[in-house]
This record gives sequence, C-alpha cells and structure tokens, in this order.
Amino acid sequence: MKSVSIIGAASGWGAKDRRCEAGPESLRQQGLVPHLRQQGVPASWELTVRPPANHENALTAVQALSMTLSQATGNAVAKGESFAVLGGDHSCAIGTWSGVSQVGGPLGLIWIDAHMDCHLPETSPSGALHGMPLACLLGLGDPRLTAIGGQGPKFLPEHVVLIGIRSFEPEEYLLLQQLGVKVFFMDEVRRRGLKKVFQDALERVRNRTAGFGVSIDLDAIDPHEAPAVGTPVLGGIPKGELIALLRQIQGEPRFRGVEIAEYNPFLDKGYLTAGLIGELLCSLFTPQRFAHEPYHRIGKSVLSA
Ligand code: Z70
Ligand code: MN
Ligand code: MN
Ligand code: MN
Repeated sequence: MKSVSIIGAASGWGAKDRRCEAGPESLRQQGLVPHLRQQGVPASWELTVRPPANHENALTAVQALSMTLSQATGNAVAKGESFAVLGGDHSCAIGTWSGVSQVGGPLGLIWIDAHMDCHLPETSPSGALHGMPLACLLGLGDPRLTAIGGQGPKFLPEHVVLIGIRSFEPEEYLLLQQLGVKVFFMDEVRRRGLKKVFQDALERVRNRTAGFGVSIDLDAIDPHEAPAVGTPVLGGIPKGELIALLRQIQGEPRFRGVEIAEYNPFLDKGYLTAGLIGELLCSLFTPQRFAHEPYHRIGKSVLSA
C-alpha cells in the first residue's frame, strides 16, 4: 500500500480567528502519527509549511504558504505517495490542489463543507480568504492566488462536486451555477441520504479524470461532533456516515489524497475533534485487515500544558 505523507499547513491568515494555525502542531503532539501507524497506516509527518514571518498582509501570507504547500503536495504525488494536508484554515486548498494538479491529467475534487468557499474578492462579505479557495482553483479571483502552480483553472467545473452545503451567499451560488459545478446541499443529503449523494459525487469526479481528491472542511460535520471550528453551522453531516463512506474510497487506485481543514484546538471539547480527524484519516487509509479502533490520545495536548 502507498505510504501517506502528512503535511501540516500551519496558517490561519485566511480566517477571522487565526488560531487554527495551531492545528497541525496540536495534532502532532496529541500523537496522531503513532496512532495511525498502530492502525496499520504507513504515515509519516513529511513537513509543516508556514507563512513567512515578514509578509505584508493576509493575501501575501496565503500566497507564500500556497506556493510552498503546492510544492509539497506535488512532490508527494510525483513520488507515488498518498498525502494528507492538515490545516490551518481552508485557504490551504489553493496550495494543496494547485500542487496536485501539476502531476498528470485532469483531476476531480469532492469538496465537503458547510460553506461554498466560492467568493470573488468583490463579492465576499468578510474579505476572508477561506471563503474564496474554490473560486481560485476554478481560475477566478486574485491573480496572485490563481497563478500558483501555473496560470488558469486547476479543475474543470464538471469534475468538482460540493457536499453538505448549508450556509452561503447568493453571489457564490450564482458563480457555481454559471460554471456548472454540482452542489449537493445538506437538504438533499438529509432527503436522499449521504450514501446516494456520495455515489453520485464519486461518479462525477472519476468520470474522465486521471485522479481525484477529497477536501474536508470540518464544519461540514455536525458541530456536536466537530466543535473545534471557527464557523460552526448546525445540522451537519453525522460523522459516522461520513466515515463509513470514506472507507469506500480505500483501494480506489486513482485516489490521490485528502485535506482536512479548519481545526482550531482552542475550541475543541476534550479531544472530540482531534479524535475525529484521526478517525477520518483511518477511514481513508487503514488497510481493511486492521480492526478500526477509536482514537486514543498518545501524546500530550498542547492545551493541557
Ligand atoms: C462566508 C464568507 C467561511 C468557513 C466561514 C463564510 C466563509 N461565506 N468558511 N468559515 N470555514 O465570509 O465568505
Ligand atoms: Mn466551512
Ligand atoms: Mn471551507
Ligand atoms: Mn482510527
């Protein structure tokens, strides 16, 4: 089985609450890697990327981080490894997928989020960059961000699918509709069940692509089960359902890797969200012959120090 390269994206410059920048180091200190290895996942912590100390503003911070991150994911995929990028705010998606898209053929993307993250700078109500990464990856937005990993869109609209959406502005939905990107709102997930929606999503991202990835914003999951996020939205995806479906991706030869964003350790309830991140990674990467065990903290939390 492919080894899994873990890449921390320690930046909160795309969010209002910057403290999710502590996410990767917190997960590492809580023993995420030994846990994964115990579960049979050949994971190693490859590196943690950070914005440079002397950037001018949030945009140049995200730009610099995205460039380093895109090289890291590009390298992992070029070496034939799987990857898991751990945020940090969701603007890390610009770097993650710009890097992957440089390696071999059109790419599909399943975007699991409460939000659409598809604003242009002109339509954003907050100006926060974690509300814009999907637009950037589709080739729209600030040229300093759309140029990362080469000019132009990193995905064709028909190869991108959103799941779990329940908080958005009309402008970003209009943009997705104009582009022809499929959105599975939370209403539809509840009505038809996540299983059917996920099957539809997989079909789209596998159809005429060379590979596909999954981007998980933790606020997609119900905040009772994933409280450690900056923008909780009630009525999310039950974590057990998502874990069961991610297990199906295991063994998909064209699955390239995952990104899990928006973990803010200062907002966690005990280890609820940290544990969930361990479970999500196990669901994607644990070989089927291993028993799937709940996450037990091995290291010390940065928070209990
Ligand atoms: C809103 C905006 C957002 C996450 C907030 C919110 C975007 N659409 N994304 N929290 N994770 O300001 O763009
Ligand atoms: Mn979100
Ligand atoms: Mn998001
Ligand atoms: Mn596990």
